Amino acid sequence: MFPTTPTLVYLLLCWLQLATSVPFSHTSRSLLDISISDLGALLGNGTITSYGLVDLYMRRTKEVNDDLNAVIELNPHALNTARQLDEERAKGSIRGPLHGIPILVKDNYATDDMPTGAGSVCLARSRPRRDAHVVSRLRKAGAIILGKANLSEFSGMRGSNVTEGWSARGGQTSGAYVKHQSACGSSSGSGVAASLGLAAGTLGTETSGSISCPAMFNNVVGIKPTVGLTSRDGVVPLTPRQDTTGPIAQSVADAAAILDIIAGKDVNDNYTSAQPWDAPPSYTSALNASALVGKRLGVIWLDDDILNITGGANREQTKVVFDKALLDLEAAGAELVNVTLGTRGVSLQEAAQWVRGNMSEYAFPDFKEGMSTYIGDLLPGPDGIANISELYECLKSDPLEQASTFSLENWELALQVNITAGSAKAWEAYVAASGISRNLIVDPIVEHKLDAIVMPPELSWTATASPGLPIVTVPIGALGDDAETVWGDSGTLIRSAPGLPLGLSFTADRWTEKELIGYAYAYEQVSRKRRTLKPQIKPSSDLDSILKYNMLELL
Ligand SMILES: *[C@@H]1O[C@H](CO)[C@@H](O)[C@H](O)[C@H]1NC(C)=O
Ligand SMILES: *[C@@H]1O[C@H](CO)[C@@H](O)[C@H](O)[C@H]1NC(C)=O
Ligand SMILES: *[C@@H]1O[C@H](CO)[C@@H](O)[C@H](O)[C@H]1NC(C)=O
Ligand SMILES: *[C@@H]1O[C@H](CO)[C@@H](O)[C@H](O)[C@H]1NC(C)=O
Ligand SMILES: *[C@@H]1O[C@H](CO)[C@@H](O)[C@H](O)[C@H]1NC(C)=O
Ligand SMILES: *[C@@H]1O[C@H](CO)[C@@H](O)[C@H](O)[C@H]1NC(C)=O
Ligand SMILES: *[C@@H]1O[C@H](CO)[C@@H](O)[C@H](O)[C@H]1NC(C)=O
Ligand SMILES: *[C@@H]1O[C@H](CO)[C@@H](O)[C@H](O)[C@H]1NC(C)=O
Ligand SMILES: *[C@@H]1O[C@H](CO)[C@@H](O)[C@H](O)[C@H]1NC(C)=O
Ligand SMILES: CC(=O)N[C@H]1CO[C@H](CO)[C@@H](O)[C@@H]1O
Repeated sequence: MFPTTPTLVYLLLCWLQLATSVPFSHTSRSLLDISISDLGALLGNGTITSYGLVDLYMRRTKEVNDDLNAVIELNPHALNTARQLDEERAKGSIRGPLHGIPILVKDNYATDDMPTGAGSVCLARSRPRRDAHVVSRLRKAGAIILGKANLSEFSGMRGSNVTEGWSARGGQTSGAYVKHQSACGSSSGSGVAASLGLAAGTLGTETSGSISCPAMFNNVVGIKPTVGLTSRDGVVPLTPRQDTTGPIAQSVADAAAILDIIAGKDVNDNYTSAQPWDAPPSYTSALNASALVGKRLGVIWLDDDILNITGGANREQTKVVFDKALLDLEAAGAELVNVTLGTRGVSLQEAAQWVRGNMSEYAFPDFKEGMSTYIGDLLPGPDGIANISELYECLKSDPLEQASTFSLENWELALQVNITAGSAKAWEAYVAASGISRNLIVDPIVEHKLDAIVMPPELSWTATASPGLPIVTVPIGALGDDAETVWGDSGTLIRSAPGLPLGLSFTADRWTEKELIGYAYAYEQVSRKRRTLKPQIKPSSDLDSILKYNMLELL
């Protein structure tokens, strides 16, 4: 329809304003750091359209994906959906803060309009019956599912020599800050895509580190929700005792805006019935720059790299950056207390070994049963996967799955287990692992009357995994020039090097996301580290291209 005269005058004025001055006086012009709420404002006053935004994110993805393999697949329906949401907006109907906002989801989230493979070409041959619950929540809230992000195949549940961020469906993901950089895993593509503005935000999943680690390696914010805060229905499972779905985004505010939509109960995931409320609190309402004032934070730093993320390298160089983050926490008003993990008299090495040992007792039967149930729920089809044995046979024999290069021993272990997920043995192992890990975090909180604990992300994900505790991870800067370059076991990806991003994790007991988000936000406002790191690979198409496009199209 041709615009009416007053609209034309208004548009002309806008165009003049755009052409002659700074169009967004207080808003970033770049998708590398614009917030979801500022995108909402630009959509709201017609400076951009969702259609233009989807098209732009797709162009950006195509510019960098050959190098980084962050995205497995772009949604062929996304432009149409954007047009519909633009029309809704034009009629004055706005569903909420995510109306018309493009979001990328990890390939283990079922989508009814795109294949879902958890990175596997075999699994992707079957279609899910419906969207994962949290994906349908996003769509209802007006978000556009832009596509599928790459990941470690089956979220790492494949074999010990499979490199992190590799999947048969998406290839090898890498990070953008250091050449040959690991993007960590398993939500590798979500981390890279969030960092480079290939979508306004992303969803990852975490079983043990899979949101927190890629958040750190890619200089972005990750929220690992308490297990049970967000539904896992329709998500390719690993173990329901630990799996959780959550956002990875450029800022705490963006991640909180996504969490607001996806958190809540779901009749198809009964872990969500453990939530201590009828409806979760508003997480965006926790974004208060004074949230750290007067709060007591426990600080955990280990001088040895017990988890050997970097083979013991660059501890001193990491500590310099970590200590600077502690100063910023104090500047934001926090009181810091040095604490140790609550190991109750055993060595941390031993505690970590017990957790790992017990975890493997229940994780394999959980995976076998969870995967069988997931497959049983898929739509039947001529090329579809009928059961877990058939999927395993396909993984072994399909050349695209590269079984001769990347082992399948986790699958083999899972298929050989003789105990059921519901057996007393699995339960005892879970009680042991979650008891030991919970003490690590909750003992010092109780003993020192803390509001939360901060620590390097690699420590947080192990300690919180089995008891299902939440983590919020934020960027704190990068390793300095004096750091050593350390390659991972495969010899193909760098795990530590000058310029590699580092992070800080906030954690506490279950259901404390609101508080943790407040603390992380207050820290972020003081430190503002994300913008100080420059990716070596980044797209060049940016918002200015869709401003012109919109104006030319309309005038
Ligand atoms: C549209 O919103 C943005 C962000 O709030 C603002 O910077 C810009 O000036 C607005 N443009 C118009 C034409 O109102
Ligand atoms: C929770 O749901 C699962 C699968 O839907 C079911 O097997 C299990 O019995 C349920 N547990 C409870 C306590 O309802
Ligand atoms: C922000 O936090 C401060 C300090 O805790 C508190 O006094 C203030 O009321 C909070 N502001 C809002 C809007 O909640
Ligand atoms: C970590 O790796 C380094 C180098 O390979 C090794 O010397 C050290 O013993 C390892 N530490 C632990 C706790 O495994
Ligand atoms: C906490 O430990 C660090 C060493 O890691 C030390 O430099 C600092 O002084 C300690 N702070 C307090 C308050 O004891
Ligand atoms: C499980 O944890 C217990 C301690 O609660 C420990 O004695 C046992 O060795 C652990 N099991 C494995 C397989 O590591
Ligand atoms: C799995 O499906 C295949 C193909 O339909 C069938 O031949 C096989 O018997 C099934 N195996 C099990 C364990 O159900
Ligand atoms: C991984 O393990 C498999 C099976 O043991 C082996 O064939 C393959 O060569 C290994 N790949 C790499 C990259 O080490
Ligand atoms: C399960 O039982 C079979 C047959 O008794 C045995 O061969 C296999 O090693 C057992 N698997 C495990 C993981 O114990
Ligand atoms: C959207 C996209 O670029 N997908 C690519 C992901 O990686 C695989 C393997 O490298 C390519 O085949 C896809 O085209």
